[in-house]
Amino acid sequence: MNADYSRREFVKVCALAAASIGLAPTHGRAWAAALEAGKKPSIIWLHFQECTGCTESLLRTSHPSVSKLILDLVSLDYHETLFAASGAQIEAALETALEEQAGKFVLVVEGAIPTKENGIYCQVGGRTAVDSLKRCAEKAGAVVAIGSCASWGGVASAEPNPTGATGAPQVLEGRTVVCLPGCPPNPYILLGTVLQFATFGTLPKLDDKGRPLSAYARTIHEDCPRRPHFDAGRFAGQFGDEDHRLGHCLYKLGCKGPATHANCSLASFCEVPGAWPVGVGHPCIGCTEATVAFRIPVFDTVEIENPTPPANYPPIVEHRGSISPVTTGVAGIIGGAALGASAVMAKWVSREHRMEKTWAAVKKEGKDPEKDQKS
Ligand code: FSX
Ligand code: SF4
Ligand code: F3S
Repeated sequence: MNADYSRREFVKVCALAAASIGLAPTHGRAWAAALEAGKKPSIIWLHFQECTGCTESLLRTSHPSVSKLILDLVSLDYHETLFAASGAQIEAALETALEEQAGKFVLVVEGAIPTKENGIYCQVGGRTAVDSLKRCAEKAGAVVAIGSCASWGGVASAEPNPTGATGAPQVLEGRTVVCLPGCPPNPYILLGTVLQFATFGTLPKLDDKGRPLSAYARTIHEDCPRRPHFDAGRFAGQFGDEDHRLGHCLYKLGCKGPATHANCSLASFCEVPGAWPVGVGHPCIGCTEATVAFRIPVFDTVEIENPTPPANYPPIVEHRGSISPVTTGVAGIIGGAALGASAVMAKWVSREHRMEKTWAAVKKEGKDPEKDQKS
């Protein structure tokens, strides 16, 4: 074991990586054992149009040894910004890795790929990003797009998109590309994906946009610690006002959490509790979402994806069809039991009513929802 960190720390990072893709911590322990036996997954990492924030977030852990540990967990066989070598030397390292690790390595793509004018706007080692991506993907065991740029074009694809920037899935049409959007995404999701592929030869369950379901199935809004303020109609109206200082909901300041799928509210950055946009008082800009980030102005409000209470609450309003005699009989039996629960139900109904009022106030400019609720 490396002197910079303990075995316990090593296993802990593996367990966190497993949790980030929805696996049990026992998988983390299995990975730790495999890694200790010397089975490090090979990674070839390509950089295109980006800010390198994705790589930076991988390195900027709060505990210096953790970043070292992450680099020790994988065999980084090609990475333009982290390699000391450059020019012909680094290109030779790429060729060697492509040959020796063919079919086994994970290709990590960071940055958007410009497609206009035959891709001339981004070239590395004399090859365009399009060529380089296609060539490396052909030999890769798995392809992962890290960050919004590589997942769907990101900031480089914002209007008027002069370079025709797009994501890896669009260039590699027909191939499975695991997408980890975010500007930047949480590095543990990458680590989990890579370790799962290296150990079991499988990929995490993905949604229709290629994102691991474990990290992207829910909206920020569903797990946000400010959510109780949203439900109660307590909103910051301006940066620095009383409500903002009290940590109230940022919806009116343009928070895109209700339309953004990511797990930032559950897995903060750099292992620092509260280190994520909403945690430090800034509205979520929807950096993971192709239809939100760099498309909808930062301070504009968005439609709420699920205006109903979270799924762990009982339904408040049931849709009713026409009543048949059988239904009436069953309803009679259920009715007795329901009477006992009527007090609880009344609370839910009143909560629903409050929420509707909050909504009406949010949508109607100039109205104070909190004041409205008290009326
Ligand atoms: Fe893009 Fe990665 Fe945003 Fe930056 O490089 S996802 S611009 S944080 O970092 O690709
Ligand atoms: Fe949190 Fe934003 Fe939802 Fe408010 S609108 S609860 S700040 S995610
Ligand atoms: Fe991005 Fe919003 Fe998370 S801006 S980092 S998805 S809170």
